[in-house]
Amino acid sequence: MGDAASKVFVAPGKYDEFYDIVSGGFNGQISVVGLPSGRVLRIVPVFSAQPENGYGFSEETKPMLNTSHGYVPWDDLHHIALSQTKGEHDGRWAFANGNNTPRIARIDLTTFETAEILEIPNCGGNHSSPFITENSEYIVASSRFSVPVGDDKATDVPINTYKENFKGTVSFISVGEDGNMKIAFQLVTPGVNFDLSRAGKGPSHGWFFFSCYNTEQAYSLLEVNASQKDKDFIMAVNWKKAEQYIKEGKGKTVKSRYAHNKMHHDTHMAVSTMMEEVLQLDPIALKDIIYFIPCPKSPHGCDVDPSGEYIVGSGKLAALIPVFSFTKIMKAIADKDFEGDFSGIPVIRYETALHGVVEKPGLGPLHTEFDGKGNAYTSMFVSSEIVKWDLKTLQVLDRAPTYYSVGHLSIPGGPTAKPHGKYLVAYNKITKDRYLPTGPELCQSAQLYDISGDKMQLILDFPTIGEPHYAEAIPASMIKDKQVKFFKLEENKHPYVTKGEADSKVVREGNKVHVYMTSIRSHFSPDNIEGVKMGDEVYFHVTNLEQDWDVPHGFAIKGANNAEILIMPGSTQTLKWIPDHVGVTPFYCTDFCSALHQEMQGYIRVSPTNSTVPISFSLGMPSKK
Ligand code: K7E
Ligand code: CUA
Repeated sequence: MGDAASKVFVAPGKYDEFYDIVSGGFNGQISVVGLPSGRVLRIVPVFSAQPENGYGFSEETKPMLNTSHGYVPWDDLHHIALSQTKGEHDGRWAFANGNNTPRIARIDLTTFETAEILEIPNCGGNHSSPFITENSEYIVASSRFSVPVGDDKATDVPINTYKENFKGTVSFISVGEDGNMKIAFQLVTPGVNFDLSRAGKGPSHGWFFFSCYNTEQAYSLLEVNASQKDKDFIMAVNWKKAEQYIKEGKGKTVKSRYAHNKMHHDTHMAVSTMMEEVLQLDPIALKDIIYFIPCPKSPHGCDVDPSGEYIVGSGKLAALIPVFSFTKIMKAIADKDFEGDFSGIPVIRYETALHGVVEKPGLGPLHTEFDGKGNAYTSMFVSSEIVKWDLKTLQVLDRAPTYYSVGHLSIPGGPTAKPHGKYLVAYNKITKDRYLPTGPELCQSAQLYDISGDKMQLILDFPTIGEPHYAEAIPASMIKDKQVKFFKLEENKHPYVTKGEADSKVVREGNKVHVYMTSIRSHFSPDNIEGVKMGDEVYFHVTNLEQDWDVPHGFAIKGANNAEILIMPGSTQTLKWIPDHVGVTPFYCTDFCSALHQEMQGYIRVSPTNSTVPISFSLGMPSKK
């Protein structure tokens, strides 16, 4: 173990080698963890409101969580996709999915802030998402739950008409040069459950592969009824062909309401726009877009190796791991070597598409990652182990136990054409006896393995924040020097910005009171405010005047039933406060910003509704009224 300790020891003052961007599952956040130390560097709120910094609570960030259902401050975040150029990490953005209220988020890797959230319409639950193509042309969002789609008449149908009326959708979201996300087109598929997916790469660039389960099309007691068939499917999608059909005008514009939320960096404000339509393609009518490949049994993971030739299906209930060959799939399509069709979609013969199988790999295969040296690593949920196997010979090379019930695996760069290798992290579902117990809920955990040698070596256990699903790690050197240190005050275009103390003021507009406030070590301006009355809504627009790295100021006021806000240097954030009683209420800075941080405070006086106390504000005694 001494050997293991030295491998994960990052000496005080030294940096980790990788940033690991880890999904938080049902906490709706992302955590940023250093590898190999396992140290948590940051929690990035994505789909969940976060009191720590006011995300989802401040007036500027509330629109980020807007949806066609209104404000939804929580989601279930499963997968991370880092942006790529030519099949390799480029360090620009991380994408993440919201599984419950279907959404995709883009996180800017220079600020580690959520920059954009796009809702996905006509989707029952966005699990197979957000997987990315090799030049970040598209990320996908596909439905876990098929549902009836369309207008009220098309969707108000009996549940037992699943087969006729329920549809899956696969959305291709284009990513602009500036990161802007847009639903380019949506494929409407037969009703099944899509689980995971991966884009093709190299020779298979232009294709996307999805695992499908519940091809039984069950709509009740799925644990039994969706486990009837020996084989479900991998769905191969020719997205270049779909692009061509769109160009030829074969798409159909369909009314669909969904929110598109963007954080604007000049104003430091998010704007939510309600979108009204989406372009759909019917792959049954149009042909040549999608094909099914039989895959045993209830596949979960669907992973493409770094060369782009091999597609690995991990059937949760299968006793082997099938490895499909892209070359053979293309040949089968060219030869029309189909065994039939499923709801109008051609089904390629299993044997024709198969490169081979990994025999007796273990029980409950879920996910596969690659080290770029010709090896694959598959997680075995039921037998709690990682199995390393050779992509060419399909022979099992090594096994390592996990503690316990491993879900996703992550090798830095594992889903790219050039994995960085070196480490593998197992994200486990159950920890039982591994950590000090904490009541009924025990911690979730990750385990770090050194994979640089022939044998995997477990070198570290570390707890995670929330339930981890997928994670993607990137060399620290690719992003650490690109970090934004502060926002330039002169570029701040927030409508309520205050660029200097002299401009700070309090303005009444009807029953709305706008406080143009500044913060700098170690005071607010103004710090005494009078003339506010019961029935007023007070907006504290706080501009942090600091132009220095690592000097946020906080703002909190007693009784605020939202949160505090944490204002980054050079930016403006707004806390809305509705006074609920007459009297004098203190406010203060929540971030220990200087030796005189405890002095960074102020008072606001609230008078009765009928009071004649005029608005006044001041900094420094006596009051300047
Ligand atoms: Cu956790 Cu990727 Cu949602 Cu498998 S899925 S574990
Ligand atoms: Cu500002 Cu503490």
